[in-house]
Amino acid sequence: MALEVHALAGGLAAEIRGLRLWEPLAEADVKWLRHLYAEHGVLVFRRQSLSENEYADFCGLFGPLERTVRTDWASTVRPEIGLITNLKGGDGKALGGLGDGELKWHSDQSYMMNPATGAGLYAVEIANQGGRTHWANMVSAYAGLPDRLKQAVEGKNAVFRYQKRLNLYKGDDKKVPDENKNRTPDVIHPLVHTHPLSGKKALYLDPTTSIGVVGMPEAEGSRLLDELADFATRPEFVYTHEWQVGDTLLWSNGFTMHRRDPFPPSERRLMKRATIHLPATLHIVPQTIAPASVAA
Ligand SMILES: O=C(O)CCC(=O)C(=O)O
Repeated sequence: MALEVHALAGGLAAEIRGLRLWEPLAEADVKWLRHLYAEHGVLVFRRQSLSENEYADFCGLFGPLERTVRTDWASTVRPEIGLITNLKGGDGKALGGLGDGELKWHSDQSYMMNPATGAGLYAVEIANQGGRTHWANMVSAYAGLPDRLKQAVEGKNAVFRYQKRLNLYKGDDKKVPDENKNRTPDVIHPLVHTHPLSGKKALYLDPTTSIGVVGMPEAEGSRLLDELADFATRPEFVYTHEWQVGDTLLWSNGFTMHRRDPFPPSERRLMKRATIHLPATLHIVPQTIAPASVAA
C-alpha cells in the first residue's frame, strides 16, 4: 500500500496511512517519519496491533526512551512503557496511573531539567464516552499572539514545580516512588523556544506545573501565564483526537500542550505510553537554564 499523509487541524497533526508499525520499517521510511514528526506536533497511525516490544522499538526510532519518575506506572514487560489506565489488578491495586479524571492542559516533563519531549500513546482499550485527547499548537499560538503578549514573553523564563502537578492528582497518583523524589527539583525554562528547522518560535507553557515568571511579582507572573495559556488553547489552535482501538499517536511536547477529557469510571480504558528524548536538531527541546535553587 502506498504511504499517505493527511494533514489534520491545519497541519498541527498528520495521519500517516500505509504503515504496519509491527514490521521492520525501511530506512527511507524511518527518515521520512522523523521529518514528518519534526514538521507536525502530532503523528497519528490508525489500526495498529503492537506488542510492547514492537511499540517501544518503534518509538525508539525517534530517540532514546526514558523511564520516567512514575516507575509505579511502568509495564512489567518493558519498563520504558507506562500504563495510563483506570484498570485495577485482581488485588484491587491500580495497574497504572491517571485514572478516569480530566487531565488539564500540560506539557509532559516540563518539571524536568532536560524534558524528554517526545511521547507516544497506543490505545489498547478505549472508553465509549469521553476520554478524548486534545493538543494545542504552541507554534501557531506564538505566531498569533498580540504584540503586547509577544513583548511580555520576550526573554522571560518560568519556574516549573512537579509538586503542583501532583496536587492535581487523586489517590496513589499523588505519590512519586521514594527512589525518584530527588529527580524533580524546581526548574527554569524559557517561555519561548525556536524550532531548529523552521526557525519559528513556540510558546512553552504548562499550567499544571508553572508557578511563576522569573523576575516578576507572583501575581503578575501568574496573570501572564494564565493569559498565555488561555490564548494558546483557543479552538483554532487545537486538534482533538477521537480514539479507536489500535491508534498510535506520537507528539512533541515542545510543539504542543495537551489535555484529556474525563470518562465514566465504569468504562475501561488502557493506553500504553512511551517517553522519548527527541533530538534538538529536529525538534523544539526546551533549554535548561538551571535548577531554580541555583538560578534564584
Ligand atoms: O490519557 C490520555 O489521553 C492522555 C494522557 C496524558 O496526558 C499523558 O500521558 O501525558
